[in-house]
Amino acid sequence: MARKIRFLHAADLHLGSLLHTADKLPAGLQELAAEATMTAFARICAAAVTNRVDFLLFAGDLYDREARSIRAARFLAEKCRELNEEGIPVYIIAGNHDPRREEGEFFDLPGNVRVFSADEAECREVKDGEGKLIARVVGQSYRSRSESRKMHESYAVPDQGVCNIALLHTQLEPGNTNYVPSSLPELTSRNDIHYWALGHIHRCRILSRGVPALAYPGIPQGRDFGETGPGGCLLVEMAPGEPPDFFYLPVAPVVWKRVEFSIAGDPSLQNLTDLENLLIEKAAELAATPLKIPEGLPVAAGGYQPDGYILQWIITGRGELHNLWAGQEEEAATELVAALRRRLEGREPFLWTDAVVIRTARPLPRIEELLAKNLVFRELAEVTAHFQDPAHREQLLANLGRIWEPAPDHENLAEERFPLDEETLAAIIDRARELILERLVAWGEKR
Ligand SMILES: [Mn+2]
Repeated sequence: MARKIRFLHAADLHLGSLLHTADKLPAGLQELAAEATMTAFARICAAAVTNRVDFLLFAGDLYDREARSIRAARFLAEKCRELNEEGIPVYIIAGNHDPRREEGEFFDLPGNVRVFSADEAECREVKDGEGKLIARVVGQSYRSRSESRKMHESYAVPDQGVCNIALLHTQLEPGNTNYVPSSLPELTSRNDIHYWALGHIHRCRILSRGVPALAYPGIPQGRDFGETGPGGCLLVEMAPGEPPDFFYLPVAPVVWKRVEFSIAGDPSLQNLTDLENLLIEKAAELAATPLKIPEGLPVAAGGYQPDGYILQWIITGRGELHNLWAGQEEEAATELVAALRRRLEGREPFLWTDAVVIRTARPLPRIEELLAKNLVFRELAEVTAHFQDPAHREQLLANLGRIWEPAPDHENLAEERFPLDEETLAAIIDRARELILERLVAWGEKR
């Protein structure tokens, strides 16, 4: 019986790419932000050593070619040399952001690093210190920014005596010809592969905990509010033919966080001073709360708490406060941003307010009464549920016009259109409902 192996599965480092904040960060945070992706990478390498892993996997987009950072390339080579001294092999496939370059790489990589070919699938044997076979890693790199080849179909292993691990950078959509068309049933039906180490989707998702297991580790360091959450990689322990044990290793120095705050139902909230004070309290609470780990996974040894948070505050709800700033929401938001930055300066972990978004509405004192009595109001209140119906949803999307891009491909955003994700759509419906309710009430009051 083969022994249990232990490895780290990471993906989508995007080494060298920058954090996309609304304004320039203060001087004290600029270096930390510029180094964030590299710090995350260094922490993964350090945790590989402290956890005595057998090997390290990077399932694509380790670099970000657009960033073209020579410094990041040198950093990678240096860290891999350190792992080489520890006897830890590193297996890398290239994804759509770092396809294999014909020009070659900036630096030599040490002998423990195996970058898979873009021409054909390769199967590499992993051996322990005594030269005993302990696992196999199979994989293939992207040749260009998009890949329509179903690479996994040519993945082959000689037997199932040791753990067979497959690296694949894919969107996991059968019809997606940009990022390797594939599907969950297609991959899980392979009984010769024990673990699918996926990359490309930036959120941690364990899609199968059985045999074969299948997982995305998510992005170790998010770069904008589309990449919220802790940021890290997976520590996996497994024996061939047995379901693996998963652990989450948080590494991101910077965590992006959206905080929603409702002004409804709080009579003590009289003006901007009151609101500011409540937001400061909420920020302190947030800083004292441990990171929420995805998928309810246990935390791996050697994990890191973030150095700080970049915050977006969303102020919602119906309340008197809305009447105070109605028509001046943008100015109120700007003032709140300035105040929160000033008052939260120097905290540890750092708490930097990137933006305040105000989505409040005026209070409707008679709303409960109206909802109870009036059929039109009741239907309006339920309008969100109405748009769950696919036919109504389709009509709504058509009515939204052409500036919105439903089901956006976040890798290739159309510059002249806005990406319309579920959250944005829900906010648009919400706002529309609020406006209709307000007008109806105003009209009723006039009569
Ligand atoms: Mn990708």
